[in-house]
Amino acid sequence: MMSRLLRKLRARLSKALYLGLALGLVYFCLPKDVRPAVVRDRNYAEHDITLSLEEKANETWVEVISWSPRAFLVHNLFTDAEADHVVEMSRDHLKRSLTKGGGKEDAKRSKFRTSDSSSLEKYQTRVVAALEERVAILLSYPALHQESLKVLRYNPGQLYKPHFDAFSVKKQRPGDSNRAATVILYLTEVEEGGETNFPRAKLDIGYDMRHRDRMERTTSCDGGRMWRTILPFEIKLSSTNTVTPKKGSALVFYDLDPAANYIDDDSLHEGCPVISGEKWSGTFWVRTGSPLEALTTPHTKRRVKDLFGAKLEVLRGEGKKLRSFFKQTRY
Ligand SMILES: O=C(O)CCC(=O)C(=O)O
Repeated sequence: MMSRLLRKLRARLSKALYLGLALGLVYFCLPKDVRPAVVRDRNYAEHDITLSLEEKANETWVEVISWSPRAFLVHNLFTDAEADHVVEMSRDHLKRSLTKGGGKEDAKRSKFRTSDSSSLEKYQTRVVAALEERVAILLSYPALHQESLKVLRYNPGQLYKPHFDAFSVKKQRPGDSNRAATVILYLTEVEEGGETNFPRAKLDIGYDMRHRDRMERTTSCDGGRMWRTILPFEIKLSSTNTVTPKKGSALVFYDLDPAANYIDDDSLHEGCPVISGEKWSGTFWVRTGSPLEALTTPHTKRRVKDLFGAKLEVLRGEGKKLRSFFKQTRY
């Protein structure tokens, strides 16, 4: 009696096993784009399979570059016409880029950052205002927290060596704010070179460290796309240490840890040398505080104009003209 029951059970189990194997086989024989979407682990990159690359050509969508640092590429955030407008607004005002020397306030020319750059006024034109507001919505930081847009042009050989954008949190004084995030708008494509590289990026999926030992990484400007295998599936991560500029897309990354207590060591980044062609990009540095807070202390008050490049009434959002300007602006 007992042995008959066991035999039946075994027969059923092997049927289920064969069925499972057959379904698995059918699943893997289907072309990738018609397979049902499966969200494995916490791999947000898997969501990519909901739209094909052609379908995504004009959509705004987010590619996870890395979770350490928190870095994301927002595809199609702005149009070619908006990119060209920003380039044309800046072309005649370029000066050699500066960098802060050895922690001193005095900015100086250096071999460290060899691009030319120009700064646009906050809300300078309707397009600039729309970009500021779009970035504000994207990061959930009010536009007032952004330093004014810095536009950079790199010619062949020009670069920005590895650096951090945030400052030491310990050295912050009352009224001072730090750079919480950086948003790089790619205003042109580059013939060759000019990638943005994160030498220390870890290809973590969220904070899931289980697969850390299986991670591959590249550490130099010539690194390519990364692949990672989590048995039994091979999945393509959108992660890469080296981001290739694509006109209309924006690279967003966070310079501080999520609680804004310290600089994220992995946010180290560089602008790789342009090899051929020209690279134009625009940087928004997004601050933990707004300039209105900085106005309350004398030592930060004098820097407000430098950082935010705007008149006080603009910063305060005052004035009839400004209100009607915003009413007509589409974000
Ligand atoms: O141009 C790039 O790709 C990097 C720019 C950059 O490092 C910065 O603006 O902080």
